[in-house]
Amino acid sequence: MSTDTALDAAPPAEPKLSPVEGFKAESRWLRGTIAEEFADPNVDHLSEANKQLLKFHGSYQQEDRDARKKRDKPGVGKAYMFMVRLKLPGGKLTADQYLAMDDIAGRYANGTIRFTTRQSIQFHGILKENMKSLIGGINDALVSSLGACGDVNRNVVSCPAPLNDPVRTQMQELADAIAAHLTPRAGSQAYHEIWLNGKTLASLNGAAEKSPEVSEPIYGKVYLPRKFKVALALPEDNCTDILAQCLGFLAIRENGKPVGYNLYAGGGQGQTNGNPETFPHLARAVCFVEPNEVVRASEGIIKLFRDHGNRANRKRARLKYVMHDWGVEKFREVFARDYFGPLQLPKDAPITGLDLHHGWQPQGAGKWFLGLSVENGRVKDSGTLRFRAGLRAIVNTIRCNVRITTQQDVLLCDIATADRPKVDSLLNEYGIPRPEGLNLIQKWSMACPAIPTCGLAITEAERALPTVTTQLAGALAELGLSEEVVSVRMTGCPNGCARPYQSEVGLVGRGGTKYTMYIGGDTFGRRLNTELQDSVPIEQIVPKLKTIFTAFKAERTPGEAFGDYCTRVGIERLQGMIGASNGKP
Ligand code: SRM
Ligand code: SF4
Repeated sequence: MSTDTALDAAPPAEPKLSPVEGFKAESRWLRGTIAEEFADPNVDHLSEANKQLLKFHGSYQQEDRDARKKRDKPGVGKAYMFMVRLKLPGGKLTADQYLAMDDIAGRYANGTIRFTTRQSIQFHGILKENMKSLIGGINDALVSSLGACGDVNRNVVSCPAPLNDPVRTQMQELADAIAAHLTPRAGSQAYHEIWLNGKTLASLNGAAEKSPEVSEPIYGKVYLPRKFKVALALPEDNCTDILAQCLGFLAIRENGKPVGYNLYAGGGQGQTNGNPETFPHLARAVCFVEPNEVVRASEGIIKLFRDHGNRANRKRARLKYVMHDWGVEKFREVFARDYFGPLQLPKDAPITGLDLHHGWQPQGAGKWFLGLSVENGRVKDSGTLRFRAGLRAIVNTIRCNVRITTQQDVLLCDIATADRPKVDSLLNEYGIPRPEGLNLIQKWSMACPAIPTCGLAITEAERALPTVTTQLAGALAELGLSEEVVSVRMTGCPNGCARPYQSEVGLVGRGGTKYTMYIGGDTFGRRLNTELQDSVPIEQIVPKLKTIFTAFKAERTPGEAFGDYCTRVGIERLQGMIGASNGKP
């Protein structure tokens, strides 16, 4: 190209903004016409703009996909319904709040409670006419759903173990502080107007409520380019999977006291089939911050994302792509120059463990907590396993506080020694298994909801994984490997809601009853796994894994974990064992 032509050429056109940017800009701080559409009995589903804006209020419009199968006749409409997700920093609920949520699940939702991978609660199957009562009910219990979804900071997760430990205590306080600081301000007024008839309650994580604002000082008019996720963890207990988060704070302890945090940025899981520009990415260590700098650093990183995230292509609109495309050096430079000030380098603090927090454990000051494994986070009553009724009975009788974990499990907290036998007998009465009685595969597994509620699911997950884990546990028992900890995570599409790209075995829905198999992550969440084989029929998953476990048993070095073995021998060798080449069947 000649110089003249280059000078004459028009400047490159600004990429066209995604339509969601327009919805946000015109929404009058997230109001849209949500109130009008919910009030209109002739509207059975929302306009596209309101559907997007509703997410900021903590809700998704969904469809009953089981009902879809029975609805082939012409003239029969979709069975629309709603999901509501709570914003629950650190996964904490008082006994009264838990009982209120249980009541709401029975009264206004489908009778189940779903513990999520971000230590929150989702209600499913809510009819349009019940939405105001449900959201009013959770706010009456001083809980909120504002900002649980949408292009804002989502639920801030932190280690839920209620130990009498200054580090974990500070992490929980910081989770609350970050959540409060990053709560939408003008958006909270819209939330009140729409769902609470303008009533102001003290529930919305503090700050926004104390000084209601007419604008968004942190987010601005168009909020963030996409969702944003924050976690706090400890090097010896990475139970919140910090490297999968947009922003992570890893506690640094000296003489038992918290002295600060290594700040990680740019993690995320979601990818899209056939789009190589999208991929899971582990967060990178950026700097070290003092405890009193954590909230300011969170604001700085979120503003960096606000200003530099991709607002044209929502598939590439996450902070992980800013980190990937810039590299950590440029990321540090821009963060320091424009958003934070001079940086201290991260301390040497490798991740060395991950605790599920199961079983009876002393929490200090003469109290106990009990961690229970909840299969795929679904709390329901089914046959002799009456999990929902049992949890309600225990919380009601003992008045114990509740914490939800990011592994979709629950901790019953602050239990006096004298109350332990009562809890044990209620577990028996309601058929709730103690973690010691469960196999390790189930305890270390997770699945996302997928069908029938998730509109993006292309396969089953929550309803399919139990069969796979039962078969796999059987296969491992035959090989004498029942005592091996192996994390298995399944999702109904590549979006990664159960963080399947960090587990030792990842099963990602491909369509019908087929899954892409991934292998070689680690139980502490430090490594991404690798695609083993695409489009594997579900019934072939366990036989293929059994072949690899057989080789693992014969060839492992002393104490070597399954994921480490898979990484050491390499993906081609593993593919050779199961007759797959280049990941194809
Ligand atoms: Fe997720 C979208 C469920 C944690 C990545 N996620 C969805 C939606 C809302 C589907 C939709 O957009 O229509 C799912 C609702 C299903 C249903 O019927 O309830 C859904 N995600 C979940 C939950 C309930 C899974 C679970 O088993 O617990 C988790 C709720 C967390 C919470 O309480 O806030 C959940 N989602 C995650 C995680 C894990 C995490 O945050 O630690 C991820 C991967 C981390 C990440 O963000 O990269 C995750 N969800 C996604 C994505 C992919 C985003 C991307 O960058 O491409 C989508 C799709 C989207 O946003 O367009 C998605
Ligand atoms: Fe839905 Fe996919 Fe997330 Fe599963 S991973 S809940 S199928 S979006």
